[in-house]
Amino acid sequence: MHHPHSPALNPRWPALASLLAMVVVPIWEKTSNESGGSGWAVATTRILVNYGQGSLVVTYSRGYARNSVLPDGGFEGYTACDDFCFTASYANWIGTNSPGGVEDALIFYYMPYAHTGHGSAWLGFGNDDNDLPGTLTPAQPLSTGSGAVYVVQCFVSSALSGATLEAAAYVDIEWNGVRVGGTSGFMQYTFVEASVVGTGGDVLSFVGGAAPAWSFIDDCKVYKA
Ligand SMILES: [Ca+2]
Repeated sequence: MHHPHSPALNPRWPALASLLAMVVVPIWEKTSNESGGSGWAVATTRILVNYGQGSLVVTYSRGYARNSVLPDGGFEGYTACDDFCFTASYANWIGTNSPGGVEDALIFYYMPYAHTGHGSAWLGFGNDDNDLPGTLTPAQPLSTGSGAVYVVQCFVSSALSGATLEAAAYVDIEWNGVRVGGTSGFMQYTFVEASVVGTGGDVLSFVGGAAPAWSFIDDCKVYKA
């Protein structure tokens, strides 16, 4: 790996010299990853799944991670409680009901439902009174480039009510309202992906749930291919 700078010799950061000496590739600011370039970037807290704690954030934020254009795809930004709570929407995601539906798409703070962390999203009415699907959509269109190829990735779980009742479960991945991939049937958290082409400001949606065939999604990302 190329080392364009030696951080231990950087006079601006004398106090961090010992910390930075622990990292393999500490500094390589790459500025073209948002709208072009390779899609790879130096990891920062905004693209970390685990935010770490205290001074460890700096250590963990060094090195490389692929740069998802989907903000908070792990639903960790929903922090209205510290044990169990849910909402139809918050700053980063919006849940939409089917016409006539109730609570068809929810975001949960509840560690047992999550693939990682404490947040995940639920598709399908929790009270089992209707089998209407819900839709989860990022609060803002994605910062995508027109003509660029992206891959949508997510983990889906359709296991809560057991194999028999979950047989009817499904999650569709939609890109500007068109189904581009998805999965169906009973499953523990399973990796799902779909390839899409950006048009600029694209709208991603996850649609599914047919109570009691509920589905959860977590750790969703959208990478430039
Ligand atoms: Ca999560």
